[in-house]
Amino acid sequence: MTLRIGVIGTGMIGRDHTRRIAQVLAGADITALSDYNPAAARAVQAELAPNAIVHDRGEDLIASPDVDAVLVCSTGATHEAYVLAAIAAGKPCFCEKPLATTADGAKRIVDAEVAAGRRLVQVGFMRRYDAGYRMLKQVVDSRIGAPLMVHAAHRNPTVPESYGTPMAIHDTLIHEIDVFRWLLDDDYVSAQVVFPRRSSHAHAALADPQIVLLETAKGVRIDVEVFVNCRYGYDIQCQVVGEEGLANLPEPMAITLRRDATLQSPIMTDWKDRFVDSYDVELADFIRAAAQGTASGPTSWDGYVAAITSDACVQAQEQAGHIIPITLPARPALYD
Ligand code: NAD
Ligand code: ISE
Repeated sequence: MTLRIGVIGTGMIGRDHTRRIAQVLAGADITALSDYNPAAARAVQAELAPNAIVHDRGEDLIASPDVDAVLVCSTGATHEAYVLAAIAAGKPCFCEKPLATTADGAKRIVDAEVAAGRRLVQVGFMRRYDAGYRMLKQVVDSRIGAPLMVHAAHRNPTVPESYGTPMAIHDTLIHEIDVFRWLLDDDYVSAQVVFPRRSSHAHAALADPQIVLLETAKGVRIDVEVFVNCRYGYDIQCQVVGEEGLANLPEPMAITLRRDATLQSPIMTDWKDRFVDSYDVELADFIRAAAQGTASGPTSWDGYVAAITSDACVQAQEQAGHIIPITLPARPALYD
């Protein structure tokens, strides 16, 4: 069976996911597209999915009999309504991060999925599918003893003017929030944010860089530098210190060049290239599960916990230096 997928939101990542389903992955076709800006959907249709129908409204795409499963790739604030509509239609749904922009919104999705009685939602936390993070997890689980500390950095070369201080949390840090829960098999109990000297390259509405300090239930201390005007490249760093040893996330594969008395190695500049294989693997997983009428991978519960943690981190930004407690409700059995 070929899974018929509809994509809502055909901006940067919606276009890229359409390309991988249409040209890279097996088992699925793009049969429908929709974007708030119809010209964006039609451009992607012309370039990548000539047989897809363009719907004016995402809700119509979800209801269409030509769509078995839905990809939600529109701006974050629009995710909740589309994911709820997909659950109501009983259609598997891949939702880009964040699952919802508030913890209350993510909770409504968890409640709807629990009421449906089966998993229908996969959240786009692609780092769990990254070969480097998977190798790191194997080593953390088996070679370094109990993890004690994590030192990490999330650096983007630059961000648009519309990117403000809270986005450093719910747009950027949210990847670390999710992947460290998975990596350490742990949950967070508190968050704190401190601000170093501000980069002169940061826009007026953005405090950049920031250092986020997270504490887990097992007592692991995590520091993440979020620096989104670092200029030099797109750079993701992670080091886990355990009681028997220390493990680093591998650098992406790259040629090292010895020339003119220097040793050089390129650094990527675009998140699309850095995680290109992870996006392929996460969507292959989505296609496989959706063809069975369900979902696997990162759950709505993971999206909800990430939203609760993000809210605490934004509060920690607003009360710089203060430690904000993080309390999680009980996890429904659907996510055991
Ligand atoms: P973008 O601005 O390039 O594209 C967003 C698209 O959504 C635009 O074409 C816009 O017209 C459309 N849109 C806005 N409101 C809509 C609505 N109500 N209905 C339908 N379409 C609507 O943004 P992007 O970079 O592609 O990001 C989209 C989502 O993907 C965001 O949630 C973002 O956080 C996420 N994202 C994830 C990753 C990742 O690494 N997993 C990377 C980038 C973006
Ligand atoms: C973007 O939305 C992403 O998800 C990227 O992975 C991240 O590095 C970037 O900071 C976000 O803006």
